[in-house]
Order: sequence, then C-alpha cells, then structure tokens
Amino acid sequence: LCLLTSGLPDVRERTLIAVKPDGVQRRLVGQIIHRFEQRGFKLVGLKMVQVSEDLLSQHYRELRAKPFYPSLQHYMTSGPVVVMVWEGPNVVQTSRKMVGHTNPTEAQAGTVRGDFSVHVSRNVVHASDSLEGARREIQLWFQGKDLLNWECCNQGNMMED
Ligand code: IDP
Repeated sequence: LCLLTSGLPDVRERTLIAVKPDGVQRRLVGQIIHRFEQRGFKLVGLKMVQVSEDLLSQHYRELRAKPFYPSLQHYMTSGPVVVMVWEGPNVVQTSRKMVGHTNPTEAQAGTVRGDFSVHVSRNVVHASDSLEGARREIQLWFQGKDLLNWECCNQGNMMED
C-alpha cells in the first residue's frame, strides 16, 4: 500500500482555517464554510472561541515583534472566532489559494479576501501557510479527541479511493 500511494497527495492532509472576528460579526461564517464544502474538503473539527492574548501570541509567535502586533491582538481578541480543521489532498496549499493574498488589495476576486475585504487589518479569515504550520496550529487550537475521523458517504465522487 505504501508503494502504491507514495507520490500521491495525502488524502488525510489537514489545515486550520479560522473566521476572524470581523468575519463572524459580518455573518460570513456560512459562506466561508460553504466554499470549503463545495470544493470537496472534509470538515473534521469546528468550534467558536473567544481568543485569549496568550493563545494569540502562540498562534502568531512569528509576528509578536511586528509594529502592528498590538493592533492585530486587539482585532483578534475583539470577539469570537470560528476555528475549523479541514481535510483533503493538498488542503494546505489549496486553502491558501482560496483565501487569497494577506493584503486584500492584492487578493484576486474569487478568493475569500478578494471578495469580502479591502484592508489587511480586517482580512476576514486565517489559513495555515505550510504543512508544518498547520500541524502546529491544529495542536494549539484543538485537542485530538475533538477532531473526528468520519467516512464521507460519497468520497468516491471526490477522489479515487
Ligand atoms: P496570513 O494571515 O496571510 O498568513 P501573516 O503575514 O501571517 O499573513 O499575517 C497574519 C495576519 O496579521 C494577517 O492576516 C493580518 O490580519 C495581520 N497583518 C499582517 N500584516 C499586517 C499589517 O501590515 N498591518 C495590519 N495587520 C497585518
């Protein structure tokens, strides 16, 4: 089986997607979930969280020294976020494409940020930027027991199994 599957994308690849406080306030949660379902990815974890400063500083540990970090912290702790884990082949890279450029000015129409935002300080959604980042962020936000391995009844229509 290993020989057969090596070189094929990992169908169990996972990424962390979060609807940020502006997205929740603007009632965009459903539309964002819809895009990932429609694409064919599988939702394996979902919760609403009021983020603490401590959790945020672990999540954005590479940005703590940036001049915009205090305003990022204020934004991200201003209200609940909806945090999700999505699974499927190349989900990390594909989600980044679906979410669009960090700066909405640069984001293509058709991406979440390109369709719903105009400024980097309120860009609606988070998506892990690498496999390693995704692993780290999923562990930070979720306990293993809260991620569900469930069989999709029509998986054969999404990918060869
Ligand atoms: P990403 O969210 O596309 O991965 P990062 O560079 O990791 O981009 O930045 C994390 C978040 O920090 C961005 O999504 C955005 O909310 C915020 N951010 C990044 N750069 C700026 C900035 O120059 N001003 C204000 N907020 C910023």
